[in-house]
Amino acid sequence: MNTKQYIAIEDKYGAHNYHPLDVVIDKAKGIWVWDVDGRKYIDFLSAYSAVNQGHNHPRIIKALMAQARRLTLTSRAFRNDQWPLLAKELCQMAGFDMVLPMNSGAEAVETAVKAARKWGYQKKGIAQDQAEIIVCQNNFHGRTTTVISFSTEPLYRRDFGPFTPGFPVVPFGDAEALERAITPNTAAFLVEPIQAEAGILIPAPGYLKKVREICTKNNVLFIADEIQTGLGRTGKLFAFQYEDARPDMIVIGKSLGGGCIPVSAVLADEPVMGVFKPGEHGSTFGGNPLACAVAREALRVIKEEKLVANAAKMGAYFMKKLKTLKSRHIKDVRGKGLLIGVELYPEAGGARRYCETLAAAGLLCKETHDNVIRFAPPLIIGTKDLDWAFGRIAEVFAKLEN
Ligand code: IF1
Repeated sequence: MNTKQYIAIEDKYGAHNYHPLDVVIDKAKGIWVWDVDGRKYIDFLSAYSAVNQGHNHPRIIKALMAQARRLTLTSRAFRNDQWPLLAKELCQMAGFDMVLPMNSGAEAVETAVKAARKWGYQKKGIAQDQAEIIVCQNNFHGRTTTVISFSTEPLYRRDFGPFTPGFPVVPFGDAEALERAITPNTAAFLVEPIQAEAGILIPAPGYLKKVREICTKNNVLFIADEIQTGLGRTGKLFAFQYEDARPDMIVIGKSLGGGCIPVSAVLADEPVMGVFKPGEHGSTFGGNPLACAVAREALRVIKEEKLVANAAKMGAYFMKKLKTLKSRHIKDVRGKGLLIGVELYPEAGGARRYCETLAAAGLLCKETHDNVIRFAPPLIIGTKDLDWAFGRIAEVFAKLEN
């Protein structure tokens, strides 16, 4: 079958909860993917940073296959030999006492919300059912009903009410607004160190440090959602490391699964993570041996292939090249590491048409909101392929200039 035939079947039987580019991928390797008609593309989205190690990484696939032949799922009613090892390796890598495993990012964010509320009642003494968790304008933390309850994006909320209460909203990047929003009922502040979906919004230097100080002063948990910014994407292992701002809890996911399998996690020190007692939280697949074995190898690849340093180096290299683009449609080029956004002026006609034209030129990327093109290739990329990609981008900007 060809592209059109696959799309017809998907349109007939698949729920229309996405508006994907009309590219039907059937093979991938490293930074490259191929469609059913044999066309080759460079992947500049990395499945929203879930493929930081590159597609079909040989070491990760090997770990997946070996574990799949041995043991895939026990549930946490019993123990298995992979979860304890991942727990230790994750805690040592991230510098936290303890970790709770889940599957999707949203599930991990829900877990962090539950941990913060329970800590608020049991350790901070907040009145029952009064706990508040402050979030930011234009946040993106997932699609579950409680998580979209604190989204400010109408599209993510429309007709999904009633919503979960207890989530005051403050502007992103405004530490003073955070301090003003804190009440005796505030249990935590949940923030993405860089707001990716909002358009690759980077806070002013010092923001995260001020957040840390304000949360410490007011006995409020600082929770960093590193699901998209973590595991090397921004040129640090975690984006919070750009400042002296160690959160009380971090949430990770996406590339923890090495582009193969859903696995997410919440990390915190014992005073916070210790609030969970047996039976109070869980998940059928959380901590399953297959996902843990893959995650262990995914982390080893990040470390041993020095993907964090490469993301920093290649990101700086690519940003420098992007800033040489002469186009009256470009309003801003911004990013950290290989999480980069090119913001267009409205008269450019929207980022989507740039993504569609780039796809026709062999580069797959995704607009975020209306006017920002997000460039986020796998962290294994080198200058040769960045040069090739830049050539395509320059061609498309020249073509769409008129
Ligand atoms: C979609 C983008 C959207 C995330 C952060 C939690 C989650 C995500 C910072 C939830 C997931 C994905 C979800 C996917 C598109 C993509 C995304 F930001 F990456 F671009 F939507 F905003 N925190 N982001 O980025 O993790 O439950 O998906 O594993 O929902 O359309 P998940």
